[in-house]
This record gives sequence, C-alpha cells and structure tokens, in this order.
Amino acid sequence: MNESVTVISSEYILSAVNRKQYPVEQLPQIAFIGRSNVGKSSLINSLLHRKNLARTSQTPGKTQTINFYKVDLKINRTPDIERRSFYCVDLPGYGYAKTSKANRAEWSKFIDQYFTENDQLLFTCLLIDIRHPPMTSDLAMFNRLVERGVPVLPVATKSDKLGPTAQQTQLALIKQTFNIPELDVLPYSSTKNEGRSDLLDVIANSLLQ
Ligand SMILES: Nc1nc2c(ncn2[C@@H]2O[C@H](COP(=O)(O)OP(=O)(O)O)[C@@H](O)[C@H]2O)c(=O)[nH]1
Ligand SMILES: [Mg+2]
Repeated sequence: MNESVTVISSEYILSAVNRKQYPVEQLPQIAFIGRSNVGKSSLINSLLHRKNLARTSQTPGKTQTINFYKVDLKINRTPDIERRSFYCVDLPGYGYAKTSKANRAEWSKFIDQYFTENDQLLFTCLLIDIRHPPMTSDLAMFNRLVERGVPVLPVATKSDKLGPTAQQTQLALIKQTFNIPELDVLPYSSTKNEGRSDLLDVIANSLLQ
C-alpha cells in the first residue's frame, strides 16, 4: 500500500490585523490556536517540515496578528494522486498571565471576527500541552468554537515529554474535560515529528471531502 501525504511547498503569505487584510485568494483554511507557549509555532514548523517558517517563542505582548501560510500537498490515495492547496492559519495565543482586561477583550473581538462567517475554514486544531489538564481558558476556547459551529481537533502537544502510559492518562483527561467521548485527541511531538502523518491524514481527508 502506498498511501501518503506530502508537503510539496509552504510559504508565508501575510499577517493580518483585521478582516480586510485577509488573503484575496480563496483557499480552504485550517487554523491553529492554543495558549501561548503551548508549542503552536513548533507544531506548524514540524507539520510543514520547515525550520523557522512560524517564528517560535515570540515575545508576549507584541502586536497580535493572524498569520497565513499557503501549503501545497500531494495526496497519494491509490490509485489517484491529488494535489490540494490550503492556508495554514496561525492564530494569536491566549492565556498570558500579564495580559490586561482591555487586551483580552480586544483579542476576543479579533478572534471572533476570524471565526464568524468564515466559509473557508475546514476545522481548527486546539492545542493543549499534554502534561497539564486543560485550563479554564482552554475550555472557554473549546466552547467558543463549538458555539460558532467550528469543527475542533484537539491536539495534545509535547507528547515526547511523557511515557506511553502517562500519555494515555492525559489524553483521557482532555477528553473528559471537553466532554467529547466520541472525539479523538491527537498526540503530537514537534521534536520527534510524532503525530505528523496522522495530522496530515486528517487534513488531507478534510480537503478531499
Ligand atoms: N520537548 C518538546 N518541546 C517543545 C515541543 N513543542 C514546543 N516545544 C518547546 O516549547 C516552547 C514553546 O514553543 P513555541 O512553539 O514557541 O510555542 P507557541 O508560543 O505556542 O508558539 C519552546 O521552548 C519549544 O522548544 C515539543 O513537541 N516537544
Ligand atoms: Mg508562537
């Protein structure tokens, strides 16, 4: 069997601070969101096999932007080989302890603008650090997405930090907190690229539908 998904190319397109600045070209979108430091930039770099496309560890408090990356995939599903393009959309992180109320409200509006009436959005990866139970802000984000009808794929980052048994315990805990017995949480390690082919498969299936 030769079924695989390959990233042919990826490129940074633009950073937007409002809706008017979103790319003109209409492509399906897959978004990534999570608390700051959850490993979002690392995951995007790992997924796209790029060392430094999404900048890691940006200083908190800097202007928050929505970053669009255009990705071309080769999807090998015997007997067909398909090509598909999409935007990988890097959303600003949440959960800085130091963030003011005003900044939080601003962020909220900004994020809602992205999620509202976005026909191009296929699903959103909600990143949770596998070592910790989801926090209140994660649950709030999850509920916000569900309320807006956005399909969510929970991804447990930094899976290399735990052994197999502890991983299973934490994945179950995430499912329990989000109350999603029917959904799978995808473990991902950006340092080992574990979970990469699974995530590419989910993306490919979604693009082919
Ligand atoms: N061990 C390990 N460390 C990771 C992983 N992903 C991210 N990190 C580390 O976690 C920190 C935050 O990562 P970053 O990608 O900048 O997080 P972001 O703020 O969500 O974009 C950095 O020090 C990364 O090296 C991972 O899969 N495994
Ligand atoms: Mg980052």
